[in-house]
Amino acid sequence: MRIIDLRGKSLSRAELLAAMPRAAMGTSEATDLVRPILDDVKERGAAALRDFEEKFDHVRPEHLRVPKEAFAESLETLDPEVRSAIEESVRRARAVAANQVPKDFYTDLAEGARVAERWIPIQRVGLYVPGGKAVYPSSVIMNVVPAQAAGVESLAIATPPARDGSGLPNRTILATCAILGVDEVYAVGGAQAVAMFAYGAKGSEPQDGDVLCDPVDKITGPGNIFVATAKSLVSGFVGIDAVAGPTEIGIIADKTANPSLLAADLIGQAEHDELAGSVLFTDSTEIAEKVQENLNYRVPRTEHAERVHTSLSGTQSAIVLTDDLDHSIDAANAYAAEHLEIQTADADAVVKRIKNAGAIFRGPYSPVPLGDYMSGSNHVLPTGGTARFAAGLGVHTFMKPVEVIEYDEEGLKALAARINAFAVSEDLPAHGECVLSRFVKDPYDKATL
Ligand code: HSO
Ligand code: ZN
Repeated sequence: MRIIDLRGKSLSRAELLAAMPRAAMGTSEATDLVRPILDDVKERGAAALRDFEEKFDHVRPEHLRVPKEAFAESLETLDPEVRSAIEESVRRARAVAANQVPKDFYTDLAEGARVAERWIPIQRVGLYVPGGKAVYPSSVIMNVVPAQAAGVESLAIATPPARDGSGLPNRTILATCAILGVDEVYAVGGAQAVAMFAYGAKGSEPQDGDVLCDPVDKITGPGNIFVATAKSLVSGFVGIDAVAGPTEIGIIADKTANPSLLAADLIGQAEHDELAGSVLFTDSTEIAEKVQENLNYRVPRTEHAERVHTSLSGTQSAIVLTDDLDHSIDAANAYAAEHLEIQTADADAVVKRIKNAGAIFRGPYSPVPLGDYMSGSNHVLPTGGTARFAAGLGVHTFMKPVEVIEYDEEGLKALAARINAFAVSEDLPAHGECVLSRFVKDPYDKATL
């Protein structure tokens, strides 16, 4: 891994941000390819979806909506150990999500003057689940569980058909849907799936019915560049979660950390993608050297050695050398990691000082893969430094707060003159007249005011 040596340098905020290791991202050419796909699905519905599935996923699914029997079959053939893992993951995620549901509240400002806040679930959500080399049933759990806890009425999943010619999606994904109680699943991938969710799709074959898929209000879930581009293009028309970039891990370690575990954890996220970022922040040159030694031992021995090697030697990965722990914390806050591990003597003190991270993993027994699969926390987290302003997926993602204004006669009367004055000052006198009309016969007759 390359070294970024920040020792003895006092950098401005802009310089510190620029010094952080990160890969450049580009999405521009994809837009030209994706736009016609969106238009065609909008126009021709299921007929276009079948054509695109044939073109991009090399299979023309007879049933674009996965038939009910396929869920039960997938569950029956699921490896019992994997089933137990999925079930435990669901149990823990549900326990956390139940606690996450925001509470309604109100504020009384005066007699007869109340503003209430109601959290209302989004009605219909579409969840995209990638296929190809990254099939993650764990991500199905991370999206579905908070949506269900939020009280989303209607939830659909789209995921490409597997490459086995069956026209059905990956069986572990279908089994996970069965465990979660989701049965509206479409064997549709890519930008066409995003279009189907955004615009809905009319049927083209008798088995589709008149309407294959109803439009959704919000689309969540990760995907490749075409899915990400399609999501950005339809956003505004429907809601989307963040457009996710490659995964990343930051670790703050002092001299007390275990270099072998640090190396394991840096490799862990590097395994996802050649573009994944692994960044170690440390003030100990000894730790930095030992981590490099451990990487030299571990990387060639791990299953996806080549991918890990590419990721760790890329510009998006580095060991950042700092003056002291405070300096490591400042640098990690500038980096704003999707996942941030704290491996220091007093981890709690460091946790308190983190301002930017998608999720914080405290101490040697809270490694990132615990959160990826089973801690109960969510693994859909802000990437690419967006943790400076964005949060990970949670129950809140699937709800919206709506204020309810509850004033009575007395409450409004006390403000009438001042609202009128404000309205007149903005040259919107009819606004003021709405209020005055409730208390005077003729708001245009200045004499009666
Ligand atoms: N670390 C990934 C999520 C994941 N890991 C799924 C394994 N499966 C992004 O947070
Ligand atoms: Zn992971």
